[in-house]
Amino acid sequence: MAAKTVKTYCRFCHAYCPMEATVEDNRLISLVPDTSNEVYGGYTCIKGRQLIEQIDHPTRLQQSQKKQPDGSFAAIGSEQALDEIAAQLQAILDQYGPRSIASYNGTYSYQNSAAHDVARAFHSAIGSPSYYTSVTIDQPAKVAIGPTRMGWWNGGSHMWNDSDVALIIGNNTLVSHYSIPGGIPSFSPHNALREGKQRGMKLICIDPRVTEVASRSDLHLQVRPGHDAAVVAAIIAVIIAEKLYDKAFCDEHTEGLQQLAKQTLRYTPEAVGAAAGVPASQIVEAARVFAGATRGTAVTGTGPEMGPHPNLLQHLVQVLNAICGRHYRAGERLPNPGVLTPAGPRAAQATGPQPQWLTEGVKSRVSEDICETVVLSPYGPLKEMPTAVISDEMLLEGDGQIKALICVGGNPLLAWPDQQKAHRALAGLDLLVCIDLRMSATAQMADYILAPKLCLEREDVTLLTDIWHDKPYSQYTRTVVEAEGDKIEEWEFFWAVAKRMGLALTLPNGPIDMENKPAKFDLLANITHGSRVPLETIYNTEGGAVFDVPDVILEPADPATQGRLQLFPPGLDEELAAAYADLQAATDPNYPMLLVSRRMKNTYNSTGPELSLLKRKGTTNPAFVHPQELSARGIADGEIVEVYSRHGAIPAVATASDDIKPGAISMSHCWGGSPDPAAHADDKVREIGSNTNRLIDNRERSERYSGMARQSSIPVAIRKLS
Ligand SMILES: Nc1nc2c(c(=O)[nH]1)N[C@H]1C(S)=C(S)[C@@H](COP(=O)(O)OP(=O)(O)OC[C@H]3O[C@@H](n4cnc5c(=O)[nH]c(N)nc54)[C@H](O)[C@@H]3O)O[C@H]1N2
Ligand SMILES: Nc1nc2c(c(=O)[nH]1)N[C@H]1C(S)=C(S)[C@@H](COP(=O)(O)OP(=O)(O)OC[C@H]3O[C@@H](n4cnc5c(=O)[nH]c(N)nc54)[C@H](O)[C@@H]3O)O[C@H]1N2
Ligand code: SF4
Ligand SMILES: [Mo]
Repeated sequence: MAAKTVKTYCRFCHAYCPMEATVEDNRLISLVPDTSNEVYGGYTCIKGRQLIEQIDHPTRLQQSQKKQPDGSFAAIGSEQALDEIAAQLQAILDQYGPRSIASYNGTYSYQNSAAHDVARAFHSAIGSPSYYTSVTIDQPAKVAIGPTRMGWWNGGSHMWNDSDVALIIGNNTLVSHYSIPGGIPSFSPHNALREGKQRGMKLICIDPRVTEVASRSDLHLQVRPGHDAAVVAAIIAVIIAEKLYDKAFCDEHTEGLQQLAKQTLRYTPEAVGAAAGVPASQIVEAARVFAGATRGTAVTGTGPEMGPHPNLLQHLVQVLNAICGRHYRAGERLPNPGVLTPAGPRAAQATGPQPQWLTEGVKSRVSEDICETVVLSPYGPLKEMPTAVISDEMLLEGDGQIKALICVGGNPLLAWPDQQKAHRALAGLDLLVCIDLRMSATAQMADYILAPKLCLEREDVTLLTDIWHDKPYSQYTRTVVEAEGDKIEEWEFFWAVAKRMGLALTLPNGPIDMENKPAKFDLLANITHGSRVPLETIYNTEGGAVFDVPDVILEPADPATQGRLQLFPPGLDEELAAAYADLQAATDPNYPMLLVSRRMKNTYNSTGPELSLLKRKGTTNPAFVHPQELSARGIADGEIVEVYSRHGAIPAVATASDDIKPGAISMSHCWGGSPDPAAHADDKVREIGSNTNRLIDNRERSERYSGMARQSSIPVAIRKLS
């Protein structure tokens, strides 16, 4: 058959870069950037260029696997595996009740545009609240707790493309391709940054590392990790003292400003600067530059959200945007009202706080302070149980204990905080099923591993990123190559198991055909029913495109329904006091350094290290440390050291790096192997890296409401290993 070139998009990460694939006899012979795409301008990264190799990689599971009594694995047909799994789930359901069946939907569940909705439908059908995702160990303060406590603005915050300032706190989009709107766009981020700077945009970055973003910023506060809430409180205090805030917006749409002003007063730039290791003048300048501009948003990434006081930090960042009035107003046109999200008018008004969401949901069995989180989405509030304490839920005996876990495109043994506990929890399950392309560290513990189709082997639409773009952009991709052998999609698993259990699955817009497996397009059409642009139009458009959606001009607030943004919700005084106390807290001399997280270009969490181009960039997650810290300890660059905390110890390859603040250690997560001594993972640190979650006690200083563990800013020490 003659070779054919088709347009598609990469789903190695969530940037969804458009690509052109050439296929001959169902084999992918080339994959190149789609240079005709007006939004991405031909951008792709090294990971996307590995998709061809990934399809045929020797470590890819070509068939589903079943664990044998002797611990080895044997191939099993997927229909047979689904029969056995459905029967076991039914037995567990009958014996222990719905809550005992949990799913954990990791990063690759997000890349399949139908996976979450069908998984949620399965949970509804069996009545199980035990729906877990990686979001609740990622940034729950931002997507759930923050807006719940303050309320939110229905017109959205200023986006990058029409801003003259951005304040970026612990978010390195040039590597991660991740930001919420307002930060550097995830799509072709280098171009977006260049374009913003040409426009005269001012960039302020707060990060303990001179990151790719920090080095291109106008002002970089190279902070000691862990004091971001205090830094933002000080910025707010300066803005209020110098009357740089938007008084009219505050009067009309917020409450609690007086209390906020009073309670942030003691956060002087001097006091905060001394603790955070930056000059007071930089904090004042950050405040003046941010508030002095006319438009632009403060955004956070994972670094500070995983550090101390994430709920407080996120609240203060929202406050900063609110008091500076960085929201679209009545009469303004929304840059992107959404393509796949439901159509409808939008008003320039606030929805007030929803404090009942913090306490009303299903309670964690582990702590009274923690309960189901409510994640805000364009489709309304979505409930999720907090992954930060899932291991505890699995280990705690009694009614509601999790007995079966379905792990979709996630790698809990490497990703969940407190690796030893995660190991015990996974080992204690009656049934562990993974849908994973390879024998990941978690899959090696599973009873069944289902072999999935990879992204170019399936249809998808850019649902996840629909409102992250600053234009109404979308892309539908057909299947580029048919998967060979016996492979399934993530949603098909839930559908097939439900069918065997005699369940009827329903999506928010209608039932799923349980007789005949639905076509992916039909499922997606159901999921996106009522979208601004019909799915069919996107399906029939070749490649990604900006769609001609009618302008959405924000309507004036309706006095009958508008709420106020609560700047000083209950409990904030205690949180402010705790963050203030931290400013004075002495460093523990036994653990004088702070370990922070980072992303690396050549991997996506635990995905990628086996691929040849990526492997060439490194096979370990080095402990990046300032050279002066290494020489003070007589450690040579490249030497293996031990990094240890109050909770655990791991080996790491010490790597001298001028860009890290002295006193901090920067290491990537999701590396290494099982903590089981029999796995000898520590002996292979140069080949597989090591797992920072072994240094973390997930219940020590865990955050209220979400249970979020401290996964960054961990007090540690390093020593030579000889
Ligand atoms: N200490 C610390 N811990 C952290 C973090 C941190 O910064 N520090 N970060 C946290 C964050 S933000 C996140 S999101 C989580 C990540 O948590 P997880 O999502 O649990 O971890 P990943 O490594 O992304 O898991 C992805 C899995 O999907 C598999 N996979 C790859 N491609 C496909 C595919 O196409 N289909 C399927 N079905 N599977 C595929 C991979 O082999 C891998 O096993 O980790 C969290 N943990
Ligand atoms: N290449 C690649 N891309 C990825 C991923 C990957 O593993 N590899 N992972 C994906 C996932 S799951 C996510 S959630 C996103 C995350 O996207 P980002 O949030 O942009 O993640 P990082 O690149 O780790 O950037 C976090 C930054 O926070 C800084 N930081 C750490 N601690 C602190 C602190 O206490 N204060 C301040 N101010 N900064 C701090 C770190 O130095 C780092 O520069 O990236 C996604 N994209
Ligand atoms: S940034 Fe890289 S990995 Fe992410 S979608 Fe684009 S090419 Fe793929
Ligand atoms: Mo994440």
